[in-house]
Amino acid sequence: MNFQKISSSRRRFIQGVMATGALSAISSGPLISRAWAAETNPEQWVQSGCHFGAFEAKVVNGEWTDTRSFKHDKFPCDMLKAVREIVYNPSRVRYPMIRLDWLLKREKSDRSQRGDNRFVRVTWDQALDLFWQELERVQKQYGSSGVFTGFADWQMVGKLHKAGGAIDRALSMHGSYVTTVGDYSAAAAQVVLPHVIGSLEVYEQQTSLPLVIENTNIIILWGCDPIKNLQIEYLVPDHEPFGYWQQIKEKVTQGKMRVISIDPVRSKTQNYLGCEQLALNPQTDVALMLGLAHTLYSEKLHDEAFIKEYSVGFEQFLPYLTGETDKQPKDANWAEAICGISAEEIRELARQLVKGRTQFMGGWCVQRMHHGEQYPWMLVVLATMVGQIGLPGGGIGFGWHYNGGGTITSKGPVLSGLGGLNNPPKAVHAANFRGASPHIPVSRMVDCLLSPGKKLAFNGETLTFPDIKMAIFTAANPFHAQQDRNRMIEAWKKLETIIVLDHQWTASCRFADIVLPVTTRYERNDIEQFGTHSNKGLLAIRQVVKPQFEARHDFDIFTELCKRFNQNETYSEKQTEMQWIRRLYDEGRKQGQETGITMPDFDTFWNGEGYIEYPTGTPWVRHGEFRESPDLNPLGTPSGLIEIYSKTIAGFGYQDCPGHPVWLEPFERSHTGKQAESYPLHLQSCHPDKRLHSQICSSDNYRQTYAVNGREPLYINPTDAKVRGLKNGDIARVFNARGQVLAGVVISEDYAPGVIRIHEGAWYSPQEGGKAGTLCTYGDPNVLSADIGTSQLAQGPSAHTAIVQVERYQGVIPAVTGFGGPQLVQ
Ligand code: PGD
Ligand code: PGD
Ligand code: 6MO
Repeated sequence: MNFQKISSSRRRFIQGVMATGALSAISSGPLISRAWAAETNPEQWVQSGCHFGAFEAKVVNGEWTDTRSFKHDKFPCDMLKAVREIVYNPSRVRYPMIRLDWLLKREKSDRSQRGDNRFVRVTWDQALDLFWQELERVQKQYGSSGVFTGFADWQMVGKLHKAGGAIDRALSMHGSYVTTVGDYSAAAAQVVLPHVIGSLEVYEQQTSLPLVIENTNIIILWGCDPIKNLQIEYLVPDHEPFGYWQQIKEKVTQGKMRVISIDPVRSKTQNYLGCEQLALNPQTDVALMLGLAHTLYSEKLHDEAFIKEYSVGFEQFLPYLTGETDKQPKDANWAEAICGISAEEIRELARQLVKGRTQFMGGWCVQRMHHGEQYPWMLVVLATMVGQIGLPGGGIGFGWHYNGGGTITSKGPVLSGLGGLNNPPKAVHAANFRGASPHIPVSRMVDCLLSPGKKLAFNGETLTFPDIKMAIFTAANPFHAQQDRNRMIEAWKKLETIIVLDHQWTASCRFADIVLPVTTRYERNDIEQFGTHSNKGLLAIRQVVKPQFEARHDFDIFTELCKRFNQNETYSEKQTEMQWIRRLYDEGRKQGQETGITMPDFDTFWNGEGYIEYPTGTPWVRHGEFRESPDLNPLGTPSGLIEIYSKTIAGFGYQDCPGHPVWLEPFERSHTGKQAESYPLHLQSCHPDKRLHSQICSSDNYRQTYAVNGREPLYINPTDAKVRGLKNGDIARVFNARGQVLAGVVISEDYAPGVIRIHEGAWYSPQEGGKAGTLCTYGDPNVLSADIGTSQLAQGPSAHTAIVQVERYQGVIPAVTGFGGPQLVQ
């Protein structure tokens, strides 16, 4: 994922893939057909790839009929069973469509009709003319601050066909526009960690897993579920980490390594490893960490020499830890009352941390909460006190569950992709933000729409919200990603025009005015890395089937848009798809030659196996260079050292994020014994095991493999289910003051009492489309989450600060409304 503009992710799964029909023809016979072009051969296997892995598609007379895994992927992922359906499903966007009332009245349309899903089919020319006319109108009438482009984070893989690259390249020749900073994934960590440890950390490569296997005594999985989350990657996963995790499992089974999962839920990783768990109360991690830190300090177990040489600010933090400043020592007894782990267990864990080599692996969910900045900061402080940062198999990392973290990075070249133009022409409209900010923190979008002109504190800056009139979303589904759906529905009414480019008819399409049908990954040719962090090799990604219906590539859509202001040739550089791919390959090949990596010429690569494996790199230790020589390899912090206390952050004067990590109560929390009457349950909306966010939710057959009574599963502890009279398979109503959803009950001992889960990405399916407060018939958890920034520092999303109540649904059960495309109006 692209953190642009501030500085610019077992047994059972293998069996699962092997077991069922969709991926039946596992690796036998010649895997890659030489004659790959879909139209030349009545029956063939075509190599492709996606966020779920590389695979081969069986194509018979131009139709994709079967899927099998890639021979170089030893741990193929179950979700590959869903990819064929992405091309063929009733929710596919087929034609350019315009919302009925918008077609009649344009910017003066009745915006309260948005979401009623009534659309008119138009031609591409009509749709693009209207897109272009709207851009012109808004730029002229409102300037650059009137146009907003969403976050193309989870565009399909491919160096050329990048939805984000395509839109930026085109629109920047037309004018300037409001963009976003940070992302939904790790916004709080991304802002605080550069102040504390000098880099984003979240998207960085981790210490090589072979070094962990060799050296580590205890792995602390802090809210981290690699076995679930490593199934997908930002580029094409090679799934290599699963081999290493298998070795970790063996060591755990043999008693040669301990893995402790600190998590209110028995995660997939915990179940896979059979490891230990500390089931703390949700949202109380910082209190637990402080209790651990206090024990280390009071029992003189902390590494004083490391703290002194490699960090600054321990002395400012200490009075808070000991309670000198607020008369409250943050000792294990204090922590127990908040986090629910006994003081004795806290003390014992602290002692264990310094007994041998300890590797902290931090996940991101805990920072997607109110005051989410405190968790990564305090985890760095704890690891600093343990003193093993920069040692093989010790210290801290926040990317073990993401993009193949901990694989060994190869020596291969990293290919570029479609980006901005080298010498862009003067834009049609000069930048004019009218005193407002050109960017907003991504999850503050609804605040911005509701309060244009309002000032917002953000990481030491004061932003002024622009007055946005037109929003363009490509490769993004804000009606999944954004919190507090009902508030959002009101905010959307502020927009005069909304354009969405997608291949699935998501709720974001339903709430748009112009919807443009985009090709899927499987209808394009491209090249992509095999392995994101590992960059193990290079993969030819071949067109499996021809573009369906009237879908067009993002690239071609924007070429056509540019034609309307005579910049299409500049945009496309007069290069066809295959010429572009060849060019990107050749650039990589040249890069390889300079570093001694030999790659075949493009034709040999493309017409041959379509796969190159690079020479492997050497095992590496995160923060190793810093530990070796902090003077020569300082961190990117102002002091060059770990900042336990940050003068910079202290200088911002934020009450909700002071100069060192502190325990702060979130705006709402379960397990406090107080508010419990109305909404006693903590709602987790973690990342799904069977989807990538909202992607593949519309693969109807695959969805039925996990849906319960046609609804998104709601996981709940047996005790919580019993008191509510809930049985497996029941349909429950989950609600709070913000909204209400239906979900299908799954009773599971994996969930601690008081903790429930509905996975993010469940398609928003309103009973009455467009009406705020209406029941979601499928189970979108963002109907229930709150839209409140983490703090003034990062203004990240607080999706996991949410409490709810659950009851058996009593009424007539409504049909699920969210799938199946638009209602066509003639
Ligand atoms: P996706 O479902 O991946 O989610 O939010 P995001 O909006 O990125 O949406 C991508 C959309 O792009 C899909 O509709 C897909 O069909 C479309 N698409 C894919 N490829 C292409 C392409 O090549 N071209 C075009 N034009 N379209 C394409 C993700 C965001 O959700 C993230 S990253 C996180 S971490 C957040 N997590 C949570 C959470 O933990 N809990 C809650 N409650 N909410 C969250 N929201 C956030
Ligand atoms: P989650 O699975 O949401 O993943 O990575 P992230 O680390 O955010 O949460 C991880 C763990 O945090 C869960 O086991 C959960 O129980 C635990 N947790 C929740 N609340 C608490 C708490 O209060 N304290 C503690 N200690 N633990 C808690 C997300 C990452 O995953 C991102 S951002 C993206 S974009 C990718 N998305 C997907 C995806 O959609 N689907 C899959 N299969 N894999 C992904 N990988 C990536
Ligand atoms: Mo994310």
